[in-house]
Amino acid sequence: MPPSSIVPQTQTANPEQDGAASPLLVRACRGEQLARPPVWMMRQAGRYMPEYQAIRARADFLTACKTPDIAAEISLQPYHAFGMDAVIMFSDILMPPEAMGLEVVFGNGQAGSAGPHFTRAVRTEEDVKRLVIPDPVEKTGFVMNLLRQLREALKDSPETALIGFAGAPWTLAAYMVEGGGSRHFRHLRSMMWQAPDLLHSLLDKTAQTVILYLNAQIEAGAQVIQLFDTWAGILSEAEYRCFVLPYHQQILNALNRQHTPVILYVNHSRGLLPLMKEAGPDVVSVDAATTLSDARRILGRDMVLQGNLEPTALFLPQETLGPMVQQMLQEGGQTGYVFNLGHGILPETPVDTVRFVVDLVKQSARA
Ligand code: 1CP
Repeated sequence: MPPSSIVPQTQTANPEQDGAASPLLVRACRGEQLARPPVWMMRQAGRYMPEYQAIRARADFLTACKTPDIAAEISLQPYHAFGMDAVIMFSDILMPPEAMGLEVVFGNGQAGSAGPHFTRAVRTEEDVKRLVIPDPVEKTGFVMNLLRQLREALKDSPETALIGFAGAPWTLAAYMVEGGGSRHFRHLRSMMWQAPDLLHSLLDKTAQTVILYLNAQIEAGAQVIQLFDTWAGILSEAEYRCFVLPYHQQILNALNRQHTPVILYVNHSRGLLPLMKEAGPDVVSVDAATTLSDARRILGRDMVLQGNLEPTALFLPQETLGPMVQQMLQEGGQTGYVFNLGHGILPETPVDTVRFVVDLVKQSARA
């Protein structure tokens, strides 16, 4: 294949018309007829890239997130290296909880270091009361500055979408109540069973924070929003309906979505797909445990899908991986589909395989 397939494509039909043509990802999210699906990968900026490691050798994670010049450079790395159709801002879902008043600590990123955690967990009524609903510009202005800087950097690439994001209340509450990452979510489940009203007040405060935060991102130039509810998949349908769905609805109803589609992601979402649809997102992001055909059957032809290559498949040799990608392209189709992983890319992923997959998706364009 010509190396041009990894050069970011900047051509657009009529950039002058109503400002600029909509990015491919935005058009896919709206279900418009396309020659091929757009491609990007969750956690596409990160440790598997030597360029990222080079920056992280001189800046810790929080400094990188809070310094727009550094965060912009990292955000653009996968776009420059692989020609992704979208740039997702480099940040983390734990920024809003920090702005709500918690102290967050990120390890140094080396193997064996503790993952992100809070110096104090949120467990009592007092803890929840102490949290504030922050003004997103005042407390997380670095995120808005980053988005503005990225739009400026992408102004000659109107086909490329800029993605903003937030963690959803359940997943943020999981980190806040547990005090960090968790396998069993013992404290969170215990609060759900023993003090549901307290958990609801935490979820509601978090939802209000997320709404202000995402609307500020849209105003600062985010063209697509992804709402990550990674840990909502640990719940039963009844629990999800009580502790997750109302907050998705609250957020989706309050966002300025006229020009900005919203993608909803839940990990382990298999039995929960209809409830994800019920929240009313523009796109449902599917994990690797459900085939795209099954997801289409469950959600209907009209729902735009994103996903869902298993991240560990990126460690396969190309002759095994290629047919898997082709199968996904066939099931996803050219229209109403966004090519992505089923979850975030893993730190040891070979960069050549990422390039191989992106090229395959781009080559699938109908002549
Ligand atoms: O996608 C991108 O390239 C943008 C950057 C991004 C996003 C969207 C990062 C950078 N984090 C996230 C979201 C995020 N963060 C999620 C939701 C998506 C998912 O499920 O993958 C979650 C659950 C987190 C929490 C988090 N932050 C973890 C997981 C901890 C755990 O075990 O529960 C970790 C390791 C982080 C730190 C982090 N965030 C991002 C990066 C590149 C890193 C690693 C930092 C480093 O080591 O350099």
